[in-house]
Amino acid sequence: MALLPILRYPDARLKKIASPVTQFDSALQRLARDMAETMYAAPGIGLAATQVDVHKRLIVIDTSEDKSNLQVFINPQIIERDGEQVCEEGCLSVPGIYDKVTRAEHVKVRAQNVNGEFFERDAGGLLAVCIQHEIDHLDGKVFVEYLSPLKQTRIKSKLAKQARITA
Ligand code: K1U
Ligand code: ZN
Repeated sequence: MALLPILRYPDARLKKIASPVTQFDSALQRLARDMAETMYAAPGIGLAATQVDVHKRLIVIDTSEDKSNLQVFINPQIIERDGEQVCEEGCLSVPGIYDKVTRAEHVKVRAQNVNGEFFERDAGGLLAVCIQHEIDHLDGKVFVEYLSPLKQTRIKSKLAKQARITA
């Protein structure tokens, strides 16, 4: 297993649109395992392949308290959504920044598992938020893009300052 480096906003590679997964092979299983290990180590509750510079439609999520419920979604698609919730979001690609985003309260997702089998899952609350946040990554979108242009500029300069300090 390996820990993968996570791209930092505003890296242009976070804007790439991920391609559908077509090969359900051992390399895909290894990628899913490495992404899970990277997410748990960060620590985080989700990770999209885009964030580790792999532009395939694969996300991992575990919103449990005790890291006991790893969920892998390949080629995820939201097929139903309803309601509205406002949640404070963070992002491993935007360290130290948290802000409120409005998203659907419930979603139904259709996806494939690592063997290519299709499944559907209903999600609400934090899991629904996390699924929407991670699918946004696959579509080249980072949560700060929901914030005002002024906030986005402030976040970019804060992260640039952090990068200069740690360089
Ligand atoms: O996509 C990511 O960068 C992961 C992100 C997922 C997420 C969090 C909150 C709302 C929406 C999506 C994170 O995991 S940020 C870190 C975080 O939320 C967390 C870290 C440790 C314990 C609990 C939560
Ligand atoms: Zn994120």
